[in-house]
Amino acid sequence: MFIVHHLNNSRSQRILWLMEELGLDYAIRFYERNKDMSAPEALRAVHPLGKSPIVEDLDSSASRQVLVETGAIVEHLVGSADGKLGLPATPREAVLYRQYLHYAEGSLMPILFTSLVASKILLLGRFALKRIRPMLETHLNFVEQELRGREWFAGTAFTAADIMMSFPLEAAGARGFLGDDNRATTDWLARIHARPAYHRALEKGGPYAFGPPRSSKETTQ
Ligand SMILES: N[C@@H](CCC(=O)N[C@@H](CS)C(=O)NCC(=O)O)C(=O)O
Repeated sequence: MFIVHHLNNSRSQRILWLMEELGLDYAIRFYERNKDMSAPEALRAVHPLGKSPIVEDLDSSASRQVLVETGAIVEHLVGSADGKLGLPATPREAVLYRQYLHYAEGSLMPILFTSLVASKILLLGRFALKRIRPMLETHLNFVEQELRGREWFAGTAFTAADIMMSFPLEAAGARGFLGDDNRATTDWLARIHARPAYHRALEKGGPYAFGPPRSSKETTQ
């Protein structure tokens, strides 16, 4: 049994989605962002970093264990589900799986976050964006080329690496960084958005600004 400490409109949506894909037993504790988008103080009571996602594993061998950092949480959950959606069997696909598991938070999110922060700073921010936007474009072009060659990030099968890549690419789409030149990326987004487990996670997680448009029935539940 797991507890997911879930912040609205955040990376923790990926964890809810993975829980649904893996069919793990979990409960959600909900947290609302402050007006400045920071996490509420209550999350610090769960873990000193006070960021989301935080997962509590109530069945861990070390009795109750508190986990942070999305990639590490994803690996832990995949392990708890006997490797489902985890490391592919072929060596080439295994390399890609590991690469994207780390790339999402290690390279793509930092440049997206930096661009978001710079866009909010007058003058100096505009100067910084001249350097940052081409870097971001390099990443999004790289991702696009990768997805032109195969259906999923690690190869022919959907894996947890696709779940890791969802948040940065959904955020890039929501901020208008994906256009006609990113067709393979937007097609991949449509494929992940078509998965039933993705929708179950959306229904359970509440408002999520980066997903596909939702019907009024879904958003009022
Ligand atoms: N690399 C960390 C980042 C965690 C993180 O920054 N989470 C954001 C949510 S998207 C957060 O809690 N933001 C609120 C804050 O920084 O106060 C992870 O993937 O778990």
